[in-house]
Amino acid sequence: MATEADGAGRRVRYGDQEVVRGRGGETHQTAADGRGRLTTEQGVPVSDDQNTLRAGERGPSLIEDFHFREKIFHFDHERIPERVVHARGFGAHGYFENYQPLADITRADPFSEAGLRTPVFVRFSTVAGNKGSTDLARDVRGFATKFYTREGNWDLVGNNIPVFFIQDAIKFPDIIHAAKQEPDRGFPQAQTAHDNFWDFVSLMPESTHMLMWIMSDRAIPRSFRFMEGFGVHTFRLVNEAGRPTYVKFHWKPKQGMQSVLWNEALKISGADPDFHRRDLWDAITSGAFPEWELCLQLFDDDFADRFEFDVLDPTKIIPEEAVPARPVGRLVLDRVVDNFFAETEQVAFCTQNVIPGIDFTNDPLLQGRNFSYLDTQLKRLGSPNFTQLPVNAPKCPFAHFQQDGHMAMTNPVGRANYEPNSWPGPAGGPREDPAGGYRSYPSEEAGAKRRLRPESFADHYSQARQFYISQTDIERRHIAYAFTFELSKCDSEEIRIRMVAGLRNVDEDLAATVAEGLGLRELPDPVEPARQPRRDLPASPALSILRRGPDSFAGRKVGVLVTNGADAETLAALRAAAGAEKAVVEIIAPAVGGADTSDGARVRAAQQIDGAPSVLYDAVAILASPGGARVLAANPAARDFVTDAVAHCKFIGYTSGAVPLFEAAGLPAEPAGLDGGFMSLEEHPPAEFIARCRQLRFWERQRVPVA
Ligand code: HDE
Repeated sequence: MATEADGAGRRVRYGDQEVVRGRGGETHQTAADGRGRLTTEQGVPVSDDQNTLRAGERGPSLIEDFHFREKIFHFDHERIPERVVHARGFGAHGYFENYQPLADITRADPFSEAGLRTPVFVRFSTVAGNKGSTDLARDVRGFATKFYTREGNWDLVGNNIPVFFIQDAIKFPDIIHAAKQEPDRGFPQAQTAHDNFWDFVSLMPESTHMLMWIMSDRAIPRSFRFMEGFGVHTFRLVNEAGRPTYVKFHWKPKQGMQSVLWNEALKISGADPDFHRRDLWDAITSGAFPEWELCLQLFDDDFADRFEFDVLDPTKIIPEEAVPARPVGRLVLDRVVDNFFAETEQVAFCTQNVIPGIDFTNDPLLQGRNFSYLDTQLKRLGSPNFTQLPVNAPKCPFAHFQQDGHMAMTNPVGRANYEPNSWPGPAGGPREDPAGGYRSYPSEEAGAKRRLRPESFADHYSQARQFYISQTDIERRHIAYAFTFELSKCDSEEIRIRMVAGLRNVDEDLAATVAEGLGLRELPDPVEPARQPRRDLPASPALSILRRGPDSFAGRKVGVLVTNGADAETLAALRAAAGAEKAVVEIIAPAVGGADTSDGARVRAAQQIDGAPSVLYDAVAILASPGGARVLAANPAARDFVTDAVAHCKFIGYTSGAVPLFEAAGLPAEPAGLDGGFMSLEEHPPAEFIARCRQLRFWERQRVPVA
């Protein structure tokens, strides 16, 4: 029983909370308040969690304080090594629902029945940044899916870009070392805009195609919900009769694709480094479950022989115009994790986790990955028993004779831990299944043992060009701008020049624009290509984001800046229109407590203006009274709210009271002088504004030639 002398004190109120105040003024919350009892890890009840055990009130702490020792010991060991790549990520649970049986193509369980739902766990990630880096880095995004099938776990460990930097796994440590922070100084992190990266890739022409993708808007997605995913390698599907079909896996977001602008990405990184994980969390917890369609590009040896490039080369795509991507099912993410560490951090994807009906090909990158992923999990999770963690364990029955090791939790019972054995019945343990067990596709393999890159991998530029010419003018401009930005961050002029020399093999206009952006006096001679690039590959519209706009504002967010006196009816109509479109409205006000609208009601704000720049929204509206707008006009954050929304081509709805703020932001004093991206919510019903937002951006602003 605690006594006053032991530090227990009197009850006091802190706002809505009643607590016990100890002798030194420290806060105690006790089990007597109807809460469960705090215990040690051994289950021993704890009397005081605020004070260590000391010899004398002001004396030294005692080693016998087992509660403190246990608590601090555990804390000191909370961290595990972060992933060497893809350290920063965010995961969620869901299911894959199959449309129709694909028995003619594969015996893989998830594709076996119409409507079959297979549970999944998906982890999205950036690649280069450390665990605490920002979500909006220009980078590839990981898109890794664990299917808990009835025949074991299948991991499809993909990216949001369908090609990779290198053709052979032996170069992976080099590309990653070059991309991550430089080893002497330890920076810059989470970006490729530095010498080491561009030094390496400018000497590796095979990276060129991937460079086009990462310099494009694909590398700055608006959120995980609005990006595609790809298995990258050619895999094999095998049916019951053993017939193989080559396959490339594609995830297509039902929300449509969308990216941010680079200037926007930089600002989001400051305003909300967790922008992508928050977006996914908010969408799922509000019931707006994101969905992707799984599409398969299926082809046979005849096509592989005919195709211009080697289907084993992971720096090449197969255009969808050549082999259509056939939708076979949908992925729905409908449950956030209970615990970030237990699930998102401890999930262990392994490319070699395949199930009957799915097999590898000889893509040398895939073969190297099959070694790496298992190896890395041991380092990261510290025990071969990582498969016993709930997020990694199969959800189907499993039985084997592996045993012991650190943290063995799922332990076999009985006597047999080997086979063959002669113990009868269940005591003898499991047996192999020649008919139903996994069998590798028996491809014929032969050849001299050599380190030799196939000549069929030697074309490094043709598809880079195909990607470039498939983009809209705006997207091409973004690519040129990204190359210019990143190379401008390189100190070495030789590296910049070398890179431009490589780009001349992709597109002369692109090379010239980048050279001009870098202030190069003259264009360098093109790099001598290993194989002459083809200039005749047709554009593939499927490669452009803007050509495939969603034409819907569903799942997007309007930031509505309100002040005292804002028109209540307009706000209500805007909310209704956004709701009907399945878009989200977030209220921003000068104070987070909210504002009093024209009808005298208080509207609560989710954000205060200084913490809610317009970069966090897909469109904005400003519902201000003239007095309110004048107050905002004096606030730099409010002025930036407007100028950024304009610079980022956002649609802007407004009521006439907002004009003083527009003026302070350097916009025309007369509404008539505002461009077509603005819409008066007094002259047009808010529903019309929301309909306009379906175009996502008022690109006309970027068409204005830059002097
Ligand atoms: Fe990975 N990669 N990778 N990778 N990768 C890892 O495994 C590796 C590659 C990808 O959310 C590591 O568990 C090699 C391509 C994703 O947990 C490691 C090579 C693609 C994730 C590893 C590649 C990927 C990883 C680090 C070249 C797209 C995150 C931590 C041969 C198809 C999974 C880990 C998650 C993670 C090795 C190339 C996707 C070290 C050796 C190509 C999405 O094993």
